[in-house]
Amino acid sequence: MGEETDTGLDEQWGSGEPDAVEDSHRGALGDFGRDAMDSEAGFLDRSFRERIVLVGVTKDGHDAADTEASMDELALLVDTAGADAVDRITQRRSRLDPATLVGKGKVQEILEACLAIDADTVVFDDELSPAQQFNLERILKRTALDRTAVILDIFAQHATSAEGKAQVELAQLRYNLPRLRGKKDYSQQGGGIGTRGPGETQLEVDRRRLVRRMHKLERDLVGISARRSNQRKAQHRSPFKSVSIVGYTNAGKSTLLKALTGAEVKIEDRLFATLDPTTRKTQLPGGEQILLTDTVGFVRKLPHQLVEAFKSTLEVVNDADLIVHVVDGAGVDPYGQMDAVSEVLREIGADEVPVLVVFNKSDLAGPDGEVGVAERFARQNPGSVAVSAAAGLGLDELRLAITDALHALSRNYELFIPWARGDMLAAAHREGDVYTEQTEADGMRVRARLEPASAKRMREFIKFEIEVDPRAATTTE
Ligand SMILES: Nc1nc2c(ncn2[C@@H]2O[C@H](COP(=O)(O)OP(=O)(O)OP(=O)(O)O)[C@@H](O)[C@H]2O)c(=O)[nH]1
Ligand SMILES: [Mg+2]
Repeated sequence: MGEETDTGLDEQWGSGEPDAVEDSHRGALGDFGRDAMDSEAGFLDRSFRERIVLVGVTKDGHDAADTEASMDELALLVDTAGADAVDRITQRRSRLDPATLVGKGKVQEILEACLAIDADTVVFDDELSPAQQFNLERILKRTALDRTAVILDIFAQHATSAEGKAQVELAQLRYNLPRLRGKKDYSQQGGGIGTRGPGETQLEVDRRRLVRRMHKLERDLVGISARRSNQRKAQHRSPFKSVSIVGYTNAGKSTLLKALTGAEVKIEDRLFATLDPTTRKTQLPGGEQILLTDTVGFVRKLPHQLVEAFKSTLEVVNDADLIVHVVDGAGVDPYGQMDAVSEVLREIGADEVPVLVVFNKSDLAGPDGEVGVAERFARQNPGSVAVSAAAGLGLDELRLAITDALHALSRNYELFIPWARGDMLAAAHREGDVYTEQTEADGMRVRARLEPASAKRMREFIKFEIEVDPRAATTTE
């Protein structure tokens, strides 16, 4: 098995086939080498609730409390994936061991814990390199996974749309590719005679099969994305502005969409309940209609394979006029979650879109029992608002805040449009708010409030930007 992988394994651990203990191990990955093509199977066995040991490392510059918080979240992720975290082991290390992530003594301690509590799988909070995963499985004689694998597993379970499924499968395959390793019994493989080229090992055949599948999924997703982008272009031509709800998983994004639009969306007290975006139209206090979209939640250390695979879903966030960033104001670490969300927004290139922060769950007390904690966060972050999406508190204020934020995006201009460009005059009326029109010999002098996108398209006709609101200036005319 091991020869194709550069394991970086220390001599101390020996080499060769794992001994008999593995056969009694019930985890889905069996003899540690699950069929990487079979993404339906996921990473965890769900025919029973696997017993899991969690492992975390406290690195320099962090304290034990950070690790515990991250481990709490990992336990929640494991629970969401359908397994039980029965023990947790942590270690303080300034440098991660390249062969086994944690130190050698710690690996023994994990093994003993696994034997004592009959654990099926060990889940590490930090990303394991393929070599580390291989080494750890060999020593621990059971499946070793990382947080990424657990998150991928949850996504795989929750994906329902064709696009969501394709995106998750692609992310899983990208994760699996460097982790492919030879199988013990090649005869059970689907391939058979004729599928293997001259001098090709089964591993190479598997890898080729996997890469081919990845390319197919990539092509499919490009097709879906192109269709979606056409739809969005149609939306852009529509007079509706687009607002995207983003935030940490379980912050209450779907609840907020429901509260604001009445949409019947899935709301659950679990992580990653929403994978597919839902868009609904709603009316703002001034009568303006907007398109509001609820989308997939983010998490700390969101696997980059997933971010990459979900890029097309998240394009709606990139193209939004405004992001409503929902934060669980009564959660354990609102600022930490906000940072994690901002990081993902940067990663998908949506960091230029203006953001309105909403501290949700204002009906709940904080983790220390502090009443009104969401309101306190809102006061401390000027421009943000506190709401309770579930109890319907603060929603009018939020609607006003969205109206103001959108209004702040558009600017007032004076334009001169020659008669030959009747199309532009029509566009100014359709897309903007035209306040005055003055007929001149060669064209029309227009004062209008325009969105950034419209202003960009009409820039050759813009004479200057008007600092005062023309509504105020024109009332006496
Ligand atoms: N008490 C209280 N609970 C809330 C509030 N908003 C949402 N919740 C609860 O928080 C949980 C998560 O809500 P969702 O709306 O599914 O959260 P989400 O952000 O869409 O989560 P994902 O789609 O899984 O990322 C549910 O149990 C909701 O009932 C609120 O204002 N107050
Ligand atoms: Mg949701």
